[in-house]
Amino acid sequence: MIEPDALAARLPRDFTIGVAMAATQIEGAVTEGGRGRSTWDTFAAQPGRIIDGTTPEITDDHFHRYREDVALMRELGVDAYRFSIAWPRIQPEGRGAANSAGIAFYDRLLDELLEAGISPVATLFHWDVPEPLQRAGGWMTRDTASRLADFAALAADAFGDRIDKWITLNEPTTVTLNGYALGIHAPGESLLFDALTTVHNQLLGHGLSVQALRARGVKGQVGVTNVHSPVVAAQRGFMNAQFAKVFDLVHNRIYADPVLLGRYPRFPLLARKEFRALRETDPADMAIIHQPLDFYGLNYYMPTRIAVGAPTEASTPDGDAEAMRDLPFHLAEWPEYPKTGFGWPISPEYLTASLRDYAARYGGSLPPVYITEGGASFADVVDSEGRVDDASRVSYLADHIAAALDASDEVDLRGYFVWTLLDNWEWAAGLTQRFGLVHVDFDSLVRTPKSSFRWLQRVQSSRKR
Ligand code: IFM
Repeated sequence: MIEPDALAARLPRDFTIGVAMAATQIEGAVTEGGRGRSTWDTFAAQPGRIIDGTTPEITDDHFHRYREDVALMRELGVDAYRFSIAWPRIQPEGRGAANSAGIAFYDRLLDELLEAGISPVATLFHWDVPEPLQRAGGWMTRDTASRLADFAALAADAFGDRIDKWITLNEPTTVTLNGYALGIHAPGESLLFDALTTVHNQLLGHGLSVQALRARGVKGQVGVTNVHSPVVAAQRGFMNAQFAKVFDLVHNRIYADPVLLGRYPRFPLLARKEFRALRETDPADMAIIHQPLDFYGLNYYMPTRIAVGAPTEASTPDGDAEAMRDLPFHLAEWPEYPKTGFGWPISPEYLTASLRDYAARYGGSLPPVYITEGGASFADVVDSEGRVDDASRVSYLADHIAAALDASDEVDLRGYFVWTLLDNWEWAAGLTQRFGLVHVDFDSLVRTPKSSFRWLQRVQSSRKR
């Protein structure tokens, strides 16, 4: 195990250590202050969609307890807090003027953060499409990109003087794959490759939002976040390599290449038909998508191993997806690695490899990088003395932060945000996966810092600044 002071000694003086959370997963109060419904409220209300039947209605009740939560961040000693601004709180109908009660909530949160000396990092789109926009087609519709840019402009006007970093989109990959291709996240569509239309529309939303933020003169830096999963073929052979390549394109390249290089990658002959939605886009859109960025956000959780053949089980890292059965390849196991509570392989070396891969592929086109999420779920319990000993999370975080630093000879790495501060509502997994540095009792909503919280606190207090 890496001791806190040993890790602290490796952190550059201005390296950002932060925590990340997202509105739907923590805020609750879904009908308060004029908040509109989001696609996730609707999805969670459908029987069988969420593993434990829970909804975003209460989660951590952060909307009312944000002061207590910022106090925890202050005690932890983090440099920054990455949160998301709930789109349906600001625009209940997904269009039109800003809802003043929604703005007021984030004003209060920002005041609290600045008072605590914590740098605010805001994500605009962390999956909560306002329900009226979802009914009009959501990300299958080009108009949603313009609607996101309008939301960005409202947020810029309201908070542009206080937010240090803006992230336009969080994990467009997950929205496309889980939400539109496999049907395991909202809005629950199982379109397989036809879902790729949502890639272009999200990227357009990113580009238009960057333009909107800059046109409004925000003081903060502007970037985007995707989740990167390095992809390897399970076995040798042409078809294994081809399917691994297709998955790498679908998961990683079709987002990063347009944003960083201004073009979609070359699509293999084998899957040219499947990628048609991206081959036939208007070249003028690429100029909008390819905006200069101040930083690039990379979320890293695990690598992916691809094998030829339809899956015998329809399981994905985020749940079972029947639509997977129609594919000619499947996600193979990683028996050699320990697993998180979600069953995800724990392999920090692939984080180093991902960063080196970014350096090699994007070279001078890659701006400074932040790991905008990294963390693990485990079945944490409060013991009879009121303690939560999550030694596995301590090792996970220590090893992954160290692994990220290992690549800093090749990548201008500026920070690492732990996912996440509080145990929270993990989308289709409901309240069953605990990722927090702080345990939350979902009945009483009592927060109990785990041993990982104390460990990170020691890392931060041992740093030379
Ligand atoms: O909880 C999510 C988060 O919303 C996006 N990135 C992955 C996390 C863990 O699944």
